Amino acid sequence: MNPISRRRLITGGLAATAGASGLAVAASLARRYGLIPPDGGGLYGPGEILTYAAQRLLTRHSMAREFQRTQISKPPFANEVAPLPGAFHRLQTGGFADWRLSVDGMVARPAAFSLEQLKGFPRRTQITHLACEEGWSYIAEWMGVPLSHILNLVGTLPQARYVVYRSIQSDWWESIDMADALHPQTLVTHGMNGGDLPVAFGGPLRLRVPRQLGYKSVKYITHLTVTDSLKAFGKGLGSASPEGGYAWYAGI
Ligand SMILES: Nc1nc2c(c(=O)[nH]1)N[C@H]1C(S)=C(S)[C@@H](COP(=O)(O)O)O[C@H]1N2
Ligand SMILES: [Mo]
Repeated sequence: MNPISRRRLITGGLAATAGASGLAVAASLARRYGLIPPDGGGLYGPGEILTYAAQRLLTRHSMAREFQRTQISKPPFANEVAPLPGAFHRLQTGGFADWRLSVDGMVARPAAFSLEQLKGFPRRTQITHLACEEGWSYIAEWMGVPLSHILNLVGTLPQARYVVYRSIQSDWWESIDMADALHPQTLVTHGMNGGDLPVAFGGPLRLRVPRQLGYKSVKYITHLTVTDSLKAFGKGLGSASPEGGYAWYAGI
């Protein structure tokens, strides 16, 4: 069977069973194809499973919309963040020369990259929309290194399924699956609207995941971990969001 008709069969099956005999049956079908999100248990689990499974089957390779320069929001809107820790201010005083992005877990060559190194890697810019779940949104031009480039450098092992990313704000950590991690629009971002990424917008380093809601674009990232399971991270739901009542998968 070619991949398209296989996809049609699976999504058709998912939708039909969701209508006919409830979400639980769709969930068992999704489980058979390995499409269970880490927060797929509990009361809202079946809904999360249906969303994630259907999106992965239909939009795995789709692109977030990109805009024209004239559509960039002036001024852009920065959500407020909690006070930054002392460690952040010390790094900022040193012009972020000692900022590191460490990469570990299921990789052949764990590494720690400085901003200077990251800025020397191939760059991509994109003008995309950042939407907060609470209704705010803006369009900006983001510049950074595709996460896929960094993952290729460190050599992810074949069993890798997720990338966990952490901020210097320890409450903020998220993860994405390999489809989003390797997606060309997922950028380790160090620039915005033609300059360095401002602190209010997550500078010096932010993961931009334009195919998902704003909360997946974590500011001040310091640490990436490649893993085949999210069970050992936090409460095992994949990220901080489901611990606070938001979906792990926030595709838009
Ligand atoms: N470290 C960190 N990352 C964060 C946040 C935060 O408070 N701290 N807020 C998140 C939320 S809820 C949203 S909607 C976006 C807001 O991005 P903006 O300030 O560029 O609008 O950043 C996300 N990343
Ligand atoms: Mo948000």
